[in-house]
Amino acid sequence: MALIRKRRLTEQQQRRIQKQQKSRQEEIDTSNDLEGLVVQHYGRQLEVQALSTPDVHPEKPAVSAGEPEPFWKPIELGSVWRCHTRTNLEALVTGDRVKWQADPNTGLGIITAIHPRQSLLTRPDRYHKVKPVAANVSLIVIVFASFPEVAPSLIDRYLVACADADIPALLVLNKMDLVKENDPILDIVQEYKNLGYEVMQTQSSGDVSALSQRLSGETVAFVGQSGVGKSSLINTIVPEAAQKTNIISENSALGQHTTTSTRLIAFGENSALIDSPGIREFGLWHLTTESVQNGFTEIANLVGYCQFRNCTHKHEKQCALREAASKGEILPRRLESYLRLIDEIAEAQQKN
Ligand SMILES: Nc1nc2c(ncn2[C@@H]2O[C@H](COP(=O)(O)OP(=O)(O)OP(=O)(O)O)[C@@H](O)[C@H]2O)c(=O)[nH]1
Ligand SMILES: [Mg+2]
Ligand SMILES: [Zn+2]
Repeated sequence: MALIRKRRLTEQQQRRIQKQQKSRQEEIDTSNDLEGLVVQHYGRQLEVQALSTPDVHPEKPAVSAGEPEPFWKPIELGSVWRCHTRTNLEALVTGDRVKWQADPNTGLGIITAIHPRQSLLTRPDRYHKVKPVAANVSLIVIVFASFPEVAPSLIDRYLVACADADIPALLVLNKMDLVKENDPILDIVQEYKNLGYEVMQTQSSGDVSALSQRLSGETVAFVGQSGVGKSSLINTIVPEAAQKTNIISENSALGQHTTTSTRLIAFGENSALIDSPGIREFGLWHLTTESVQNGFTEIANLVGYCQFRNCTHKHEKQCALREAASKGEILPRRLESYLRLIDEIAEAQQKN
């Protein structure tokens, strides 16, 4: 997932939304409202999973003998309904908690209200617009593998995105069956552990119970390059999920973006996994230098110790960052990633 960002609503905004919802609810009969969870969104069409059922279930119409059975979808806990939203409701995304009403005669529902969000992940699309991806995510799992080969700078970008969204990150090295003894990817794993990040190692077809346990109770977004095995891992953790997976063609080690829409899969009592398409391109235009620093704390700690206040950390003498890198106190490749991100932001800001 590209640069994800959590939008915090100001109290005033929240009050305004609540007020709007209240006045809207006064116009419509809310006595049949159910609780629901948006499990998938495509434009204004959504799929909602029932988290509650009516106190009094609607009655199935009686049919006289010989007449055909009319369509009837019972409102069952966990059942999934295609829904529309009331037009004046803001755009909803996967992970949103909603109030909704079901029509068993058509099998369709209508969303009447949205609960306040704990977090909202967004990413810039290629037209530099911010697109919402998922709501209420509490943990981001960054999946990587030795095939397709991982670019550590890509992991750094994901970590910046997580820090910016203020959501904890868990790194998962998948396809352990492809990892040889002394594989260089294990050094990368160790580097991130040394930086204080939580890392786990998995194989999609193997025992993933440690990962399942870690994810229990969380609403988890899986991110990472196409083909690293996000959908495969989800299928092993929740076999009923049946997420589509793809054989990576030999020609295109980058994979095919098999997963094309963001989908939420309920898991256990109180957990959910969100499979989001792999994203290869990253827009950074909406980030600030500060948010990049939040993803590079070991480097941010040194900023300010250079001889020149406006040090570019590229050629100046007595640059605290370069000195630390040459002494091995910070990783030269992390410094490189950091400087590249800072440059990208500066460039994007010049263009705007
Ligand atoms: N050897 C090995 N192959 C794996 C493992 N996990 C997944 N794969 C294979 O990697 C390929 C891609 O897996 P997917 O689960 O589709 O990858 P994805 O991350 O969901 O990809 P996108 O949906 O395109 O973002 C498939 O051929 C999987 O069978 C693993 O642990 N080991
Ligand atoms: Mg997938
Ligand atoms: Zn410097």
